[in-house]
Amino acid sequence: MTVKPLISAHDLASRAKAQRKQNLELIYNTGMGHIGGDMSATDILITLYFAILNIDPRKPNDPARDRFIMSKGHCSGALYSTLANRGFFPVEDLKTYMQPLSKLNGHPDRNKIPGVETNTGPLGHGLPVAVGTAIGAKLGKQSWRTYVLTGDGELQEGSNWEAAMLAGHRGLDNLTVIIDRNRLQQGDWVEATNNLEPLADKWRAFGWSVSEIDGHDYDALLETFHSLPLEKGKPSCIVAHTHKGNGISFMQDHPGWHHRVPTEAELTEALQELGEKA
Ligand SMILES: Cc1ncc(C[n+]2csc(CCOP(=O)(O)OP(=O)(O)O)c2C)c(N)n1
Ligand SMILES: [Mg+2]
Repeated sequence: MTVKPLISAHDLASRAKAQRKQNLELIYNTGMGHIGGDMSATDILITLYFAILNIDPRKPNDPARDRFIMSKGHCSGALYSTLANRGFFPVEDLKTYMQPLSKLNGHPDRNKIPGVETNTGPLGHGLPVAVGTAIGAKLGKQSWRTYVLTGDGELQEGSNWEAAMLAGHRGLDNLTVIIDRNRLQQGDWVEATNNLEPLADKWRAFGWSVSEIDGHDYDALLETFHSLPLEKGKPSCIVAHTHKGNGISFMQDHPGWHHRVPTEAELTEALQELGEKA
């Protein structure tokens, strides 16, 4: 597949800065959301949607499109901002986030939002669905790829490992899992609740090829996505080392900011840190 980046690494970074601000205001205005995980996933989402995925917002159901599944569905604020900015629905609609009768529910719904491939929110279901779509593409001899973004705490769900085992067994080199490795779960460190390490070796043992990168480094993200599959005949796992609350000093790496909502003063401080201009 030929990938044609729409914008450079520098442009991706300034787009991400603007989107982080938009995402913060979204959560402040609605009084709900998962800001920490939104901020850790933003650079990965921006890179995929603006430089990597073979998608057309005007044809969200094009059979030839790449499939992206946001398995960490609680971070809907980051997904909706990305989809709106990429043109899947009007940016204006973001104002309805989690309001009564809005299509923009706390957890993404594929029947309501163009560009959402499957419903997520209950953790541990994105990868099993992604394995299914990747098998479907292989059976149909289709060249489109499947990408799935999981949380690291989410990997404590056993369903992921059953899916990982099947993907390895089937040699799904059209499938990529990106792990948002921010080391935090809901309210505590992942390692304190149920240790995942040695994480990369676990995936290798299940038959995957693994790359570990800085999930906030656009050059690393672009280079790794462009080199997929990491190994022919194997599914690819990208362990993206990230920071929950990335970009905002008082939120970063702080368990309390899993789903805290900023006060007006905190919002002002966060927006200032992100810079007046995009
Ligand atoms: C099956 C299931 N159990 C519990 C939850 C509640 N929950 C929402 S987010 C979360 C923590 C997820 O941590 P992680 O996957 O690391 O996400 P991130 O750090 O990226 O926000 C939990 C336990 C859920 N959504 N689904
Ligand atoms: Mg996490």
